[in-house]
Amino acid sequence: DNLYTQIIKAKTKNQKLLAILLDPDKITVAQLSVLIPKINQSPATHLFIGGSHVTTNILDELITILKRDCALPVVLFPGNPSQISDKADGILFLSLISGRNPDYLIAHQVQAAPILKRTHLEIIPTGYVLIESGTQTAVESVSETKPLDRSNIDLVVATALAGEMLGHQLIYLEAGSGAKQAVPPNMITAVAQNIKIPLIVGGGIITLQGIQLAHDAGADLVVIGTAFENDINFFN
Ligand code: 1GP
Repeated sequence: DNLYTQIIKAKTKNQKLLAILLDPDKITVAQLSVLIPKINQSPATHLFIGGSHVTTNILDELITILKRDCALPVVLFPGNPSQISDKADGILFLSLISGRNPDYLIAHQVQAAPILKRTHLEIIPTGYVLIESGTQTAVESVSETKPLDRSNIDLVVATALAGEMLGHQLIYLEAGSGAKQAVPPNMITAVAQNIKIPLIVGGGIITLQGIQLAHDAGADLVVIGTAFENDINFFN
């Protein structure tokens, strides 16, 4: 099965998924020997690789080692078209549909498409929806877009629906890495009840209860970045 089929099958069986997000700017190849055993002991089902800034050139090397020493699928979660590596299994081909910046809606995708065409990566079109989270996050400043209001559930649902109708295969509700406030559970539920495609939720989730809460609210896959970055024993 390809990545997307596995996600759909998990959703059908109501098996919840969990991704650890590794930001290549924040980890070194040397740290992997410590991180990998922790990842292997964790309940994670996927590894996401990417970040808003990523300036390092170690993507290929990092992923090669992760693929060698971890059984988990490696999915690119790129902040821009430079973050593509053929060593990964797939890529969330993101369009920032909460924003009104054409660069992040379509221009980066046009730039990336011919590069992706030459890779074997499984491409998963993903409607990326940024939700206001208390403070300005990197996604907001880098993309120069405004997040959707936390209280405007109708607008978030309409945005997710439009993403689905445009053909996206996943919707990602993002509070932003290191967000003060995670995506509210009632918003997750409202979106999950309105779309048929799988729902990813991430940003500002820093406890195991937070993961459970997001899953229970209707997230099919929860993403943990900062919490694991700050404490490799997070999942113990
Ligand atoms: C960010 O959703 C991810 O894109 C994860 O966020 O770093 O806050 O866990 P955190």
